[in-house]
Amino acid sequence: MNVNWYPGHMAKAFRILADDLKGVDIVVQMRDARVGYSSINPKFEKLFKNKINIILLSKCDLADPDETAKWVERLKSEGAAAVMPVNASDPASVKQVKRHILSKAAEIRQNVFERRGMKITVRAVVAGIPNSGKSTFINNFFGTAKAKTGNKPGVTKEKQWIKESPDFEIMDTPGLLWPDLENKRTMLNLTVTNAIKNELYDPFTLASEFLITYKDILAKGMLERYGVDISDYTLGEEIIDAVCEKKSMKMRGGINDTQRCSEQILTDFRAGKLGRITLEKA
Ligand SMILES: Nc1nc2c(ncn2[C@@H]2O[C@H](COP(=O)(O)OP(=O)(O)OP(=O)(O)O)[C@@H](O)[C@H]2O)c(=O)[nH]1
Ligand SMILES: [Mg+2]
Repeated sequence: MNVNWYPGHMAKAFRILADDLKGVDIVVQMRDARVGYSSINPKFEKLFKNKINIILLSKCDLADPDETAKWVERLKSEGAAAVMPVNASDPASVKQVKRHILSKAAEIRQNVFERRGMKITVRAVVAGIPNSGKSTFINNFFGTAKAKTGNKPGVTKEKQWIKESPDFEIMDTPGLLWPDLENKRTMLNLTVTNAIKNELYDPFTLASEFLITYKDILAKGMLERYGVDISDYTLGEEIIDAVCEKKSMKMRGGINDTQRCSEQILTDFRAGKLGRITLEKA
């Protein structure tokens, strides 16, 4: 798969982020709870080394809750200051995280005040891969739609600072991938979860690869949603044909409408209609 997943604005956004970090205390790393490994941006580790790192596992409403709990434990044991699952679309879920972030910010302010007698503005950055829910999180954090959101990668093109109070500011950033993204499985994971532009792929090829790679994890949802037992198939293309037959998804002349069916399966997965599914386990 030879596609351009690293658009020009990302390289620029990385440079801007690196520059802005000087005045930043807290980094909120937004990862996708369904793909805990693939949504780690390897460039972040060095970049955020000296910051207070809070890791949020977003879209937790779409992921298997037991698996998310394991991710939280694992990431905590690896040394993040805090790890929390979040449904960024749910104000109540964001409120819990907000409380935590603001209490960290208050701690930082207090420390600086005690050491230097200065009242500072604490700054936080929300960073992560495209479409992970950064802007949605920020909007629910403030209770207003200040940041533009959308169900496709690359909606936020430029950084945006938003002030909570004179004490605290938070910055929304464009979703960032990394230029040397070559692992085939990572590409698949990021495409089915919509972090990489889908226009770059043929839905039939993508859905076939997805179904066969994650056959075991998807079997229950596929049976419930489409009435097809996929456990004995060895080719994703055959699964799509079976769903077409079962659901009478046909084109003129009675030919299976595999394109429409593929798009439907991907849309259903993304909307949680195949169940709460974690693709990568901790
Ligand atoms: N189910 C679910 N949907 C979410 C969650 N967070 C965000 N979304 C949806 O995911 C899509 C992307 O959200 P954005 O907030 O625009 O994502 P972003 O990280 O800012 O994306 P870029 O600006 O492109 O990097 C939107 O359709 C949101 O409604 C979540 O926790 N659960
Ligand atoms: Mg955004």
